[in-house]
Amino acid sequence: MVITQPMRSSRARRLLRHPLTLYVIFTVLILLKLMLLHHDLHAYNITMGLIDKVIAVGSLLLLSFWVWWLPRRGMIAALAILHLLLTALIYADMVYYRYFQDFLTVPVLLQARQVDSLGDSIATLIHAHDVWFFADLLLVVPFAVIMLFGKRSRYAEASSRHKRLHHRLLAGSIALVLGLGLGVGPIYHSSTTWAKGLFDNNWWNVSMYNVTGLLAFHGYDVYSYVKDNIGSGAEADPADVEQVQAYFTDRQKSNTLQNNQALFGKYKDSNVIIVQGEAIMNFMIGQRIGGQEITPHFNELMKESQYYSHFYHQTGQGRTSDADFGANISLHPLPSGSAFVRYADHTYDSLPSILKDQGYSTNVFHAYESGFWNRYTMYQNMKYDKFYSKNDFVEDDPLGWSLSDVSFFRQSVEKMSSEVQEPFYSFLITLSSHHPYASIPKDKQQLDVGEFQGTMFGNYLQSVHYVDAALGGMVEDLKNRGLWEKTIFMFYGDHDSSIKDKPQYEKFLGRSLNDLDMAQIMNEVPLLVHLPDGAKAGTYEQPAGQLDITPSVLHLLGISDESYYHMGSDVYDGSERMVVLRNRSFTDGKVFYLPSDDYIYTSGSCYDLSTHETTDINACKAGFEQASQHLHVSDTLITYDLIRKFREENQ
Ligand code: GP9
Ligand code: MN
Repeated sequence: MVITQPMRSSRARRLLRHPLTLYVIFTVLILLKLMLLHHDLHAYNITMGLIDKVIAVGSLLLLSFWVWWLPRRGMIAALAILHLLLTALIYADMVYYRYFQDFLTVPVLLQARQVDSLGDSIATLIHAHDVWFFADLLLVVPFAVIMLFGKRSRYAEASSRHKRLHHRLLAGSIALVLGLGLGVGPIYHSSTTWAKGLFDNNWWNVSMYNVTGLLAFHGYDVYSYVKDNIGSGAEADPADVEQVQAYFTDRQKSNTLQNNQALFGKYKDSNVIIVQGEAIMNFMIGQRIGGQEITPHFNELMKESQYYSHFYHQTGQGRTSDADFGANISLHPLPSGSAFVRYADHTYDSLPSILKDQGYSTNVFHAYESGFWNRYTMYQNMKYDKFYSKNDFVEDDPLGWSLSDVSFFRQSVEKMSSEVQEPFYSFLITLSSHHPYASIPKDKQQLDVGEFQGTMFGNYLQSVHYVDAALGGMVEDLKNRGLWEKTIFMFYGDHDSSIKDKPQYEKFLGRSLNDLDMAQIMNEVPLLVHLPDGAKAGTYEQPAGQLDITPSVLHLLGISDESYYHMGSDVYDGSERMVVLRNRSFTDGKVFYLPSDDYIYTSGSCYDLSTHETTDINACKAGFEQASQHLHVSDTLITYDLIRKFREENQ
C-alpha cells in the first residue's frame, strides 16, 4: 500500500496525541530535569547512576499513575499541572541547594525565615543558563493548551468509551506496579544493605537523596512530617503531660533551694566561648605515649582551669548534633534520629536564645556544609545571630572534610574580635579529628604513636594531638587579643571515637579493663572550664554531663535557670546530681548502672564505683527508675513541642 503524505502526517499527529506518548514525554522531560539538578549540585562523591535513574522513573510513575484513571482531558490537564509543579519544585531545590547545600523540606517551608534569609543573595543564586531548565515549557504549555481546548482527536472519537475506560484502568495499574518495583524496590534494597539505618536516623538530607533521589526524598519528608505532627502522632498522652509538668514543678522548687551561691553572677556579662571537640574522649587526657604527652596543651590549661574527670556525653544517633543539642538546650537527645533533624521547628530554651535576650551577640562556627545535621534551620530556631559555616571561611589549609582546626580557630577568633560585639557567646565545633582519623598529613604528624602506628587507634591519637595543638594556638590567640581574661572558656568532647576494640585500650592503658571501665571509656569525654580569673581550678570527680553545661553557664553569668525547661544540673549549686545517658545507663558518683541489650532492668549490671565491681542489682533500682523517668520526660517534652504548648496556655 502506498502511504500518502496527509495519511502519514495524520498518523504522526495521532501518535503524538496518544496518551502513552504524552506520558512518556512527561516522564522523560522530568527525568532530564532531575539529571540537570544532579549535575548542578556538584555533590561530592554522589553520582546519578543507572539505578538512580530507574528510581527516578519509578518515583515519577508513583507520583503520576493516577492520571491514567482520569478522563482524557483530565489526564492532559493533570499531566501539565504535574509538569509545572515538578519543574518549580526541582528548580526551587536547585536554587536552595546552591546556598544551603541542602534540599527544601516541609519544616523549612513552614519556617519561612530560612527561605526569606536567601533575601539579597537570591539574585546571585539564579544563573543565566537556568533558562535551559525551562526551555521545554515553550513547547509543553502551548501543546497542552491545544490539546485541551483544540478539536477532539481521532483517537478519542475512534475508541469506544468502554474500551478506553478499560485501557486507562489497566495502564494506571501497570504504572503503579512498575512505580513500586522501580522506585521502592531499589530504595528498600539499599536501606536494608549498605545504607542500613538510613530511615531510622537521617543525619543529612543529601545522604538520603543519595539513596532515594529527589522525588522519593520529598515523599519521605512529607511522610515523616505528617507522622510526627498530624493525627495520633501529634498528641501526647495527658498522663505523660502531667508527668512532665510535675517534673518541672519539682525542679523549680529544688532550684530555689540551691545552697551554694558563691559563684552566682560572679562573671556577669563575660564573653562565653564553648568549643565542642570532634570525638575527643577522656581516656587519653593526661596520658603519655613513649614519654610524649598526647594532650600537652589541654594538660597545661588544666592547671588554671576546672577539669571534670567524669564528664559524660549523652548522645544518641544524632552524634555531633546530639552533643550540641544536649549542651545548648539541656534536654536529652532523642532515642532515635537527631532532634536537629526531626524537631528543628519545636520550641526550646537554648543557651544562645537566653543570652541573646540578655544582650549578647550569639554566633556559631563550624567550617562545614551548613545543611549537615540540619544545622542551618536549627541554628535559626536556637536564635544564633549568625552561623559561620564553610562558605564563611577561607579554605587556606584544607584538611579532612574541610578546613584544618588550626585555620578554623584562627579565622573564628579573628571574626569574634572584628565582626562581633561584646559580650558574645561563641559556640565552635571542630572537625579535624573526625572518624576514620586518617586526615592529618605527614608533615603535621607530631606524635610518635609507637606500636599503634598504622592502626586507626594510632591515627586517632595522632588526630587528638593535632587538635590539642590547635586548641593551644587558639588560647594563645585569645590571650594576645585581650579576650582570655574577659571570657568563660569551655572545651568538651562531643562523643566517642567509635573505636570499640577493648584490647587496644588495654594495651594503651597497660591494664585489663572490665565492662564498667569500657563503659566509662566510651562515654566519658573531657570538660574543661576556664573562668576569666582562673578561679576554682582543679580536678572535679563528681560526675557531670553535657546537659549540665547550659545551667552551669547561666549560674556563672547570674541568670536564673528557674523558668527554663532544662533538665541538666548546675554543677556550681552544690547539689547532688545524677547523669543519665541515652542508653539508660546512669551514674550518681556512687553507682553506675549498665543496661543490657534486652532492656530488662535485672539483666543489666549495677556497679559500685568505690570498688569498681558489680553489686546487688537493687542498689541501682531507684536510680534506674529516676533515669528512665528523665528520659521519658525529655522525649515527651521534645516530641510534642510541650514548651510551646505550656507557654501558650500560660499566656
Ligand atoms: C560534620 C560533623 C560530623 O558537620 O558535625 O558529625 P558526626 O559524624 O561526628 O556526627
Ligand atoms: Mn562528631
